[in-house]
Amino acid sequence: MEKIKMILDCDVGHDDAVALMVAAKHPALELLGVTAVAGNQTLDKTLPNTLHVCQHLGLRVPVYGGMTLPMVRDQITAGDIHGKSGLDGPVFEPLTWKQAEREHAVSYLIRTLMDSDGDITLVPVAPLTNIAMAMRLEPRIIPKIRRIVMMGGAYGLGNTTPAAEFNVFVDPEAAHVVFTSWVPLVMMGLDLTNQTLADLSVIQRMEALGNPAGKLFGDIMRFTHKSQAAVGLAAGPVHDVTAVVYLFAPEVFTTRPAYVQVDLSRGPSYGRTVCDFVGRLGHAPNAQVGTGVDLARFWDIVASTLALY
Ligand SMILES: [Ca+2]
Repeated sequence: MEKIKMILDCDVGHDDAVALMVAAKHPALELLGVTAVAGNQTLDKTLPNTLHVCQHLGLRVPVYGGMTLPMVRDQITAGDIHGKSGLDGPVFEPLTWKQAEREHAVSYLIRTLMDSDGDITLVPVAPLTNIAMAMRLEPRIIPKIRRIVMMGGAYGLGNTTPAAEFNVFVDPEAAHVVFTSWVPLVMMGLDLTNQTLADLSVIQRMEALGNPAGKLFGDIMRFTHKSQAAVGLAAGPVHDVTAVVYLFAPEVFTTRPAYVQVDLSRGPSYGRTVCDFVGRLGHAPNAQVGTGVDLARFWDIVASTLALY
């Protein structure tokens, strides 16, 4: 079977780290590169966090640093959930052999997509600044993108404001660029991802694998197990992992087509992903929106992938 070519765009980040572990190891995927962006923390933290995970697990995939600030709005981060470093919990050895590539993430995205046969899927699990900047800088990449499977948004409640989910709220203008690009898009929003709670039974299952990936999963998710209590969740969800698993196991999820519009007005709904499931606005759907997940199969996939380390 031909592997699914993908680029992971992330702001590592606890759930990002698990998404990276699955993306780098699942046999159905070919992880071409990893692009980092500011989000959960500033880029001077999310980029080293990405490199640490790669070095710790021996991942040779190239890593590129990207945008340090949102396109328009002022910067916000999520230190309350992810800690000062953006990946509090695990203790990593100092970075030695794993370094970021010199090329900027946006240049890398443009170069790689333009050189491709239109067979690369983008998997942004972070604010969409890198992807939107690449689309604005070189619009010819847009028809080259096979599709985008992203984590972000919500059709119900947000987690940063009552209306908005974090990744979209950090850079709503970038999300607008992506949703109006008409690239085939799958949106894994909070409505679905909040179901993927890594409770203690899940954590113990991964730790019982007895390998570095299982141990790292435990060190990571034991931290968010505590920090997520602040937002009223019983454990830490692995939001970003759903976008990666969807690529090769879409049958684990249910989705519905919708026309998704990002609210760019600076009121209480700034950054809300307004999802029109029934065509009230008269637009064709621009996204498949995740609504459900078979958790038993989902965790089986995560466990069997981490077991490969
Ligand atoms: Ca993320």
